[in-house]
Amino acid sequence: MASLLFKDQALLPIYEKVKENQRLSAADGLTLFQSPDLLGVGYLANIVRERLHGRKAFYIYNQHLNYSNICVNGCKFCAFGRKAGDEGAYEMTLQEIFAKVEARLAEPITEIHIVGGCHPDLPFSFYLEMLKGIKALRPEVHLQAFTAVEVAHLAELNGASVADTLKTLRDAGLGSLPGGGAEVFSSRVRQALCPQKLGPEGWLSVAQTAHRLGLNTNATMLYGHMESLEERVDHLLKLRAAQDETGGFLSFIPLAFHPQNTALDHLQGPSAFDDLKTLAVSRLLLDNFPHIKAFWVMLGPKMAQLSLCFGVDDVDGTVMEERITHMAGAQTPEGLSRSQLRALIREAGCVPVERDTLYREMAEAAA
Ligand code: V47
Repeated sequence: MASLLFKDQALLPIYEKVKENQRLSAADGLTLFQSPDLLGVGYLANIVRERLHGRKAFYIYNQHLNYSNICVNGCKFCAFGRKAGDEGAYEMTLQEIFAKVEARLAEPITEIHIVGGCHPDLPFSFYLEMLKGIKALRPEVHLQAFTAVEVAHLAELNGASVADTLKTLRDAGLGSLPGGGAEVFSSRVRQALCPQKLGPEGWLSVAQTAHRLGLNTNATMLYGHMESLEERVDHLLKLRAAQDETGGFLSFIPLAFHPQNTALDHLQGPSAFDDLKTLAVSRLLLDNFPHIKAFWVMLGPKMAQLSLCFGVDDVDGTVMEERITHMAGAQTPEGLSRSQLRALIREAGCVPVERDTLYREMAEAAA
């Protein structure tokens, strides 16, 4: 009997919809977020996960490159960004960036994930040279670079439209956009935490412009600070509506807020319960997103592993040298090896599948 599956009977009507593959409403989203029945919500998310991916769980052999933390935005939740000249501000030269890539040429890296701040002074040519130079060193690598916020900033530097700027970046080697910078679309939250930053309409417009040019992007939501559950649902449904129009989002990554070294260090950040619930509800509401990713750097490898039973089908990758989360106090390792990722996935009863950025499956990777 279905009612025995759920401690919280409010989940039953949602179960009926999930079974029938019907779209969930904003009210359903709120019911899921408010439910204390974490296992029930996870069970529902797992139905969708298995329908889409069976027991496959994806990972990628990637490298992160945070080229500079100098940023004009000054977001209160960020421990990474600095004003030029402040203690801890850094900017890599092109030579330093290329040296980081060269140092790992012997590894089978298929993606380099490049994110920085909105730097006030670096010229547009710097970004083009960065992409071209990395491609010259590693022609086969996929460059997933620049959040929608950075792209809007680059378009201003370039004195051209977002579409023309994306075309120029693509000609220089850009392969896709990472999902950062979306935060929470609520204007209440943005007014309090990041009033200077590119707003929701701008963020969605850059992502959709990329999609229309054939460039895929990811999407994120920063949760566990001051946003309400209604604001989370609204964020997810705005992404779902955008995906209905342009279809270019590959994966959604809920980002667990890390308060340390930020202006919000009096907050706790999300609980384990909230982490799993948010991943599961994302899987359920974002019915048109192929993948839900648990970014182990923020969640910790243990929580990322558990999340594979709560709707997640991707644990990101090997990473190495990520700065945004570590500057905000993350205690997670700098990187995980391919065999650590595969073991973590297998132990959760899933089948590890190495993928490239576009989720094409790689030939069986060495363990
Ligand atoms: O845009 C900033 C967030 C993002 C904090 O696309 C914070 O595959 C937690 O977007 N605590 C950058 N989060 C990281 C990002 C990302 C990561 C992994 C994979 C992908 C992908 C994208 O990190 C920022 C911001 O939303 N962030 N400060 C903090 N204190």
